[in-house]
Formats: sequence, C-alpha cells, structure tokens
Amino acid sequence: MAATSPLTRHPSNPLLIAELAPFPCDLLFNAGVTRFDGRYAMVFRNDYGYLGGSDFTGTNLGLAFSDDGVAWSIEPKPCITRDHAVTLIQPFMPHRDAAKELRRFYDPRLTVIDGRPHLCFAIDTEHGVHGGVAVTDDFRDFEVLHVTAPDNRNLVLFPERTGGRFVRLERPMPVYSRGGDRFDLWCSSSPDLRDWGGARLVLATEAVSFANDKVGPAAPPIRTERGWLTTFHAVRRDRSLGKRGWEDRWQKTYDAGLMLLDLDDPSRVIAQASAPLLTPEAEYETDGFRNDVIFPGGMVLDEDGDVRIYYGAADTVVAMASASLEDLLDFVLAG
Ligand code: BMA
Repeated sequence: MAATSPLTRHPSNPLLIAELAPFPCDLLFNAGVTRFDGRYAMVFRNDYGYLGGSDFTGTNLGLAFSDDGVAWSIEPKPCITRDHAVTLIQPFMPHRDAAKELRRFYDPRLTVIDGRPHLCFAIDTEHGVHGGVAVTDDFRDFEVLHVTAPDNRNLVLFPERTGGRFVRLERPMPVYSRGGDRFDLWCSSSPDLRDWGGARLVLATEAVSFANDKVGPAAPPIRTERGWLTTFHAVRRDRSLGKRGWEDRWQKTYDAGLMLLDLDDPSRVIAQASAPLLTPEAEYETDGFRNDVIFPGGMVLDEDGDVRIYYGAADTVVAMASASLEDLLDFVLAG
C-alpha cells in the first residue's frame, strides 16, 4: 500500500499574495527559493495587468528575502523587468529583435553553485519556448550563460557537479508525441554551465500513476545519503471536468511527486513515491487563476533536518509545506 505523504502545509499559507507586492501584481506565484548569505532568498513570477482570458499586460520577476523562510519582505522593484529580460536574451538570437521576440520571462528556480546563486528561467518567444541559465551575485545583475534551443523548459540545476560535470533536469516538449502532451523529464550535463549535452530520459509520463498528460522537474534537488531527493510536477487532464479557474480554458490538475536519483548517475531513478507528495486540497490550491495547481520551485533543507517545499498554488500565490528529511526519505523509499 502506498505510504501517505508526510508533508504539512504551513499554517500561514499562502505566504505571499499579490496584494503584498509594492508594484503592479495580479498573480504572485512559481518561486525559486534558496539559502544565500545567511537568509532565504526568493525570486518569484509576477503576472500583472490582467486583461481577461489568459492575457496579462506583462510578466516580470520579483525578489523577496526572509530570515525565517515564513515572513517575507518583497523588494521595492522587480529584479528582472521585461526590458532587462530583452537585453539578457538578445545575444542568443542575434538575427532577431529580442524586444519583438519575447513574450514572457518566467518560472524562476534558484540553485547556489560554488557560492553563487544561479537562476534557471523559461522564456516564451514568437518562435518557441526556451529554458535558460543565469548567474548573479546580488540578484540585480545577471549574466545569462545558456539558452536552450526550442522547445524546452523547466530547467533545474543540481547544486554540485557529478563526475566533474554540472547536471540539470529539464522538460523538452516534443511536437510529434502521441496522445496528448506526453512530455517527459530529462537530464543533461555540462562542463561549464554554457554547453549542454549528454541528454538522458529520467522519468516518463507513463511511469507516474497519477499523471496522464505530462511530467516535469519542480524544485532543484537536495543531496541526501540515499540519493538526490527531488520533486517533480505531474499533470492530469480530465476534459469532463470543464473549465476550472478564472482562466477560460483550464482543465488540468498539477500534483507534486517525489523521487530519489542516483548520486553517481542522476539520470537513474532509484526510488519513486507511488502516491503524490502534494495534491491540491487547500482553498488557495483549488481556487485561483488556474484551479488545482501545485507547482514546486524551491526545496530547502534546514539545519534542523526539516525540508521546506515552496510552491506556486493555483498559479496565484506562493505557499510552503514541510516535513523532516527522514520522513520524506521513508515516503519515497516505501515506493
Ligand atoms: C505550466 C507553466 C507554469 C504553470 C503551469 C500550470 O505549463 O505555464 O508556469 O504554473 O503550467 O498552469
């Protein structure tokens, strides 16, 4: 029998909501979170200027800090505006005008590598979806090291090299996949975070009993004695449910799953929880712009052995749930 998820939702959830932002903000969600410089740092997605349907005037990335990981203080200005994003991606598309190309820059994840925060992001452009990797020292100036060829996204970096190479999880979007999206979770590696290759399939949609549409990486993995512990998102589509949420077409459900990857070969799944780690139940998860979405972007192991998982809920707010590392390992190893 599948074990029950040990996660407990934080009583102050949702921790961040649009009304707390000191700049135009309608949806404050999908955040990358890490420990840096003695405190928690968060970069979140902000969709602002709702126009109806699925349209917004724009998307930018906001920045927040916290001493305890619960009470957050949002910086007065976004850390990556649209104009900033255009200058960051222009070198990767020299024959096109990035200002005309870029639709949005979104879904940040943070990993500290060699003492420096690295930000993974997604971009939607007029010619496809890309993932990217940037590095920063102050969350203001960013250097983009890499942008994928389309179509790929949901990049998350491991905090350490394996066999001398940097590793990431990613979610390519094959056009000719049969029967719905059927997008799977892959990994690749790099000697320098700029050139990526060695792609391997890690987790296929059909290997997840609670997914029928697609799976993808969620928060960056954490190292444990038993393996790399990592979350993924798992998507179900049920057309019979009709539209759910403010958006006019939304029909999917996003759960979080948990797996353990081999420390020496992170493309190898060594354990996988058969039940979801988190499924939408709380009102802030079931009711929002897109109902029933759990989208983890940050997983932080605290000194006391607790793991905090930060996630976007209903594509509307940021929430957090936690469990001890020991309980999470028991859950994933129970299969
Ligand atoms: C994905 C991305 C995420 C979003 C999720 C659920 O395709 O667009 O940003 O949270 O869908 O809507």
